[in-house]
Amino acid sequence: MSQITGINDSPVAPTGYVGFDTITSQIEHRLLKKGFQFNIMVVGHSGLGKSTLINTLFASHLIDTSTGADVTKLPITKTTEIKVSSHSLVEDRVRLNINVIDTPGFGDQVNNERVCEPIIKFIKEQHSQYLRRELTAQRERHIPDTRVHAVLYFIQPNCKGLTQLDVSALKRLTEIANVIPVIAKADALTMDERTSFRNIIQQQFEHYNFKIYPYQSDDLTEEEIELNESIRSIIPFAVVGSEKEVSIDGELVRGRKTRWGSISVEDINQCEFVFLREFLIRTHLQDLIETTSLVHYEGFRSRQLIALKENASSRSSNAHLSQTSTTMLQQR
Ligand SMILES: Nc1nc2c(ncn2[C@@H]2O[C@H](COP(=O)(O)OP(=O)(O)O)[C@@H](O)[C@H]2O)c(=O)[nH]1
Ligand SMILES: [Mg+2]
Repeated sequence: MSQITGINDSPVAPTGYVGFDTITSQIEHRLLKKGFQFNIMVVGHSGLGKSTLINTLFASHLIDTSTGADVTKLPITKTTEIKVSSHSLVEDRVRLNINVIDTPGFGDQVNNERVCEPIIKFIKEQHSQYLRRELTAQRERHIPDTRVHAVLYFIQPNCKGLTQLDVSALKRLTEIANVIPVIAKADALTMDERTSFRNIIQQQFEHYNFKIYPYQSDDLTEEEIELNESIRSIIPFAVVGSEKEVSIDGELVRGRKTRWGSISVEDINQCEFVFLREFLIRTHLQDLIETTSLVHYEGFRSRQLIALKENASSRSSNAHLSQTSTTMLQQR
């Protein structure tokens, strides 16, 4: 039997320059060439500022905001629609392809029982499409990724807590995707109201045992654990969105003008938009993509494959049974 010998724990520094330190730039080159794919879904009642927040986050006009029409006057849509829009953003040398999955009509129905169905179906369908492509004999080198990497869930700023619909939607969504809840239009609440509202919601998350992203994991460093703890403590982020610029102290900033003055969305004393952007894009973008693949898709994949195997073995044992019974019948 062959054995690998001579492995030494202490690293060896080559006597001359070998050049394998360039592997990181080789990887970078390849990644830059391919670009990155990020799929983000927004869920919440109409008019909560979903489109505005997406546009604020990526500092680009990616989706149209509502026309301001009164939803109660519109004909009631029978089901939640799913609308996907694709965009390509470039910053420095990095190309980010974004799919924004909008869910207009969520919660606008009189009967909200089945409002989540199309959303859940969409997320699962992306997993099953990916699995189908992975299982073909001639597997593609690069399977296009349409799996939903993050779900931004918008909570109404009602000061009371999650509604029945929130609870049932969050229960199902957190089982199959990385959910990031936000308190929408936080400028409607005072600072004290935000704090107590957040406490109520956090208690509800705990009560219902929702698995809110970022998850605990064994392979995190001290530093990452600390960062995740601090993120968890401010979830749901109380956010304000705006596509317009307002003048504050003679400076143009992204913000909203209200009767009481102007709000700068990027001012951490006025809302938590900056923390959300930092978390979603600057520290956890890659982790959201990876977690979708390694946790959510992996779970889906193994459940499907186990079901497939059980199905096949029950079919073969059925076939065996029917064969046995035919033989028995013939013997009679
Ligand atoms: N006060 C306030 N209004 C907002 C905020 N974000 C969006 N809006 C406004 O709310 C309306 C609906 O926004 P929109 O993004 O279309 O909501 P959507 O239906 O959830 O996509 C628009 O008039 C926005 O200007 C916010 O953070 N605070
Ligand atoms: Mg919208």
